[in-house]
Amino acid sequence: APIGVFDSGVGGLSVLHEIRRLMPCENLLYVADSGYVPYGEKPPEMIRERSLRIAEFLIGQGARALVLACNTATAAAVNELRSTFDMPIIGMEPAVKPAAAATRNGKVGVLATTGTLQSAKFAALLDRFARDVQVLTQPCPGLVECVERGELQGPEVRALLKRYVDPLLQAGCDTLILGCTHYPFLKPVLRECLPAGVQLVDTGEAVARQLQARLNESGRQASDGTGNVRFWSSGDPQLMAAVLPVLWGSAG
Ligand code: DGN
Repeated sequence: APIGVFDSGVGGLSVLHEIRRLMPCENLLYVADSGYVPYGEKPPEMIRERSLRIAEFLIGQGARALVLACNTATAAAVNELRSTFDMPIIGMEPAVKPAAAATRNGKVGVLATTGTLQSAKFAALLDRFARDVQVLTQPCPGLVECVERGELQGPEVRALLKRYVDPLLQAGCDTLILGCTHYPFLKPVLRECLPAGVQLVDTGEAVARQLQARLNESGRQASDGTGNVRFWSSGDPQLMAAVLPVLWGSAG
């Protein structure tokens, strides 16, 4: 049986890459909720409703585990999904703990959506892991939309990244957390905007490892996988078809 993965759009493909790398034989199902992207500024109730519907769809397609490859959806909906469905359900969260361990000067910046940064889950995460470091947060409207269009470089992307990152750098952050699954696709341009020595931390690889561990401990390891991947989008299928080769095909 496959693993179901979803995001508000195509950003979760950055997580799908990590899952594929770690577990190449698993069959994977991916839903991009691109008809409703971005989730970043939407009410949590709506995100919960979308997440429940997509989870039901993926389970209907045979999924034996779910990955919410979206920080915003995890903050809004992971508790409800876990109390509704009896299977391993893995969510994303900004990598505050690894960043707190990695910073040398105690100043960490978090790039994420407004929804993630305003969530109770994020507040709890800071409370738990960031007591000894200073954390500055930066919502980044517009970046998700660029990635959704398959626009990973160019003047607009660079200008947006600079606008969001410069205040964090001016405040002295030496470690930046990519707290949205769309952002790893922008890493090449982002690195060009950063002085040497500033570290980037994201969560995709840790989530893939956590998924593997949960499958092992629940006795749900793959037995029948052939490494096949199927994609669905609630948005414009032509746009998905145009963007998939950029975000998945080339590196996948
Ligand atoms: N990719 C999502 C995340 O990780 O938060 C949300 C992007 C969005 O829809 N704004």
